[in-house]
Amino acid sequence: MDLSLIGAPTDVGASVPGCRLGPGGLRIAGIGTALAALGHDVEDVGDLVGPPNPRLSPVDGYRHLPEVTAWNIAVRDAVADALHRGRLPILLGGDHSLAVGSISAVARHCRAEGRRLLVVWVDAHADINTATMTPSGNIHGMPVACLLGFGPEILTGLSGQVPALTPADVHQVGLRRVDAGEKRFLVEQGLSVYDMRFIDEVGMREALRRALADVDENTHVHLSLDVDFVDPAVAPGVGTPVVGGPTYREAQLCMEMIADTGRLRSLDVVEVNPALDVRNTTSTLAVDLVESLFGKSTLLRMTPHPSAT
Ligand code: 4U7
Ligand code: MN
Ligand code: MN
Ligand code: MN
Repeated sequence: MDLSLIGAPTDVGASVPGCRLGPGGLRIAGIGTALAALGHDVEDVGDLVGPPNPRLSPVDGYRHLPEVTAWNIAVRDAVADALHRGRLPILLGGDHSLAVGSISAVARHCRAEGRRLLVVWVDAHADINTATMTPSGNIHGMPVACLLGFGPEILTGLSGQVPALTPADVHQVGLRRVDAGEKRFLVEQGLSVYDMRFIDEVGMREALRRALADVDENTHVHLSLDVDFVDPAVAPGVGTPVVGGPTYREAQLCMEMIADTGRLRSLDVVEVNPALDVRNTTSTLAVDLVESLFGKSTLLRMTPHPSAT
């Protein structure tokens, strides 16, 4: 595959600073060379530029909306450019608010090509807050709501159509800290949620089998990987850690099953916070997970997926 690494060094969507260092941490952990070693063509477009983090209080329920918007426009345009050139964009975040720009570009691309989009949202959090529900004002807790059409017009419209996504397009995996308003909203909107309790009860394998059940040859799978999905014992370098997450192996199985569909066409790796990390553990883990997504396996594949390219 032809892969494009896109750095977005910002934490304007969070209140704990440090994930602006994420692209550097991921590059130092060897994301580019690891993917090239798996046989892919890897282009690194470098880091996007945008406004600094002004560290202000929320205004009308949103912290740093103008700055978040500027970064998201840059991300949307860079992701759209990579897709337009036939490449698979890998967004190196940065905080998770950037998924609005990234997925808006993907949604527009899929609309133009008549493809079905399936977003797999892997996270400890649901990220479906709105200005009235949010306990923090942090926009990295709102990208799913924005993509579903609930949020400031400037963000909900980034794909050229509101909403960018419908609830049936989103499957969330790994949730274990969902705010009171979000719980109601998830039910109201009818999202598919495979939370930690469900994973405990049926296992990661069955959860992913169900999440990916309707992927076909016309499906574009987008993975939005918030590294706080993984248990903080394994991934300590995150701003919003939540205990009780998947083990290293469970997270890796999740990636391997997504890889096995052969339909992964875009990826966000977000919320890596090297300032809170220990010896770049979390970036190194993220690179391991990305390797699994792009074909690393212990044994030779006896039965490659027929649609794998
Ligand atoms: B992340 C939170 F209140 N829900 O909205 C909020 F718990 O992208 C956390 O998933 C959001 O890391 C976490 O501030 C955003 C909080
Ligand atoms: Mn998130
Ligand atoms: Mn495509
Ligand atoms: Mn999260």
